[in-house]
Amino acid sequence: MGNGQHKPSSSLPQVLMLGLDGAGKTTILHKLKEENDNKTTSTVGFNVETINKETGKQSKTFPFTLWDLGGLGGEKSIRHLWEHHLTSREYHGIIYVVDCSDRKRLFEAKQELFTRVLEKPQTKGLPLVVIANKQDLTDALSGDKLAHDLGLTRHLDHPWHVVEVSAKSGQGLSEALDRIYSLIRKPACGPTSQFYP
Ligand code: G3D
Ligand code: MG
Repeated sequence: MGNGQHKPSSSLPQVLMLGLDGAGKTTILHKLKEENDNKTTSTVGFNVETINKETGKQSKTFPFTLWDLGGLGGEKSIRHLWEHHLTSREYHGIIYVVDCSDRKRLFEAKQELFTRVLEKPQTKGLPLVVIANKQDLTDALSGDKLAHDLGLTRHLDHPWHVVEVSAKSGQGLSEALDRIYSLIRKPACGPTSQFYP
């Protein structure tokens, strides 16, 4: 996959961002790009950013590569490609974006998260951050309610965290990055991460 312009360094963790169409993935990527003043690289079908996040407490940079299947979106007809991408590249974390104002599609979001992502052998044990997006809208579901409704509060074989975000204003995005950073850096079990020693 790709046009050869982009060869991400394997020393950076690769984070794949998924979610239904309209969840806010591309908005998140654009917001992070504004805030980080990062170099954008395009590959066929992907929006890719190398995010250099300054972690406040330790003043350490937190570089990782964030992949949004941007050109493809999350439309139903192409969601089978999620599995293809999960197989074709090694990812170290998943960000799953949910539109918390769209209750009608919550069940669909849950189903796709489990059947196309979490139940696949390629994602076994991978850290998961769920972005409870569109918190600026008054009827948005809270992060706690989302965690419950998605079924994350049952035993889940993934370290996970839900973060309330408004991609529109950027609120919460920094926390979402902190969470994926922490989960990748310190896996709940197994050997210490190869990243950020
Ligand atoms: P996708 O990449 O996941 O398919 P987009 O989703 O990033 O294209 O966002 C879909 C729509 O949701 C866009 O509206 C975008 O502006 C809006 N959106 C994304 N995040 C937020 C948010 O936090 N709050 C609000 N209120 N809207 C958000 P349009 O109208 O451009 O289709
Ligand atoms: Mg998009």
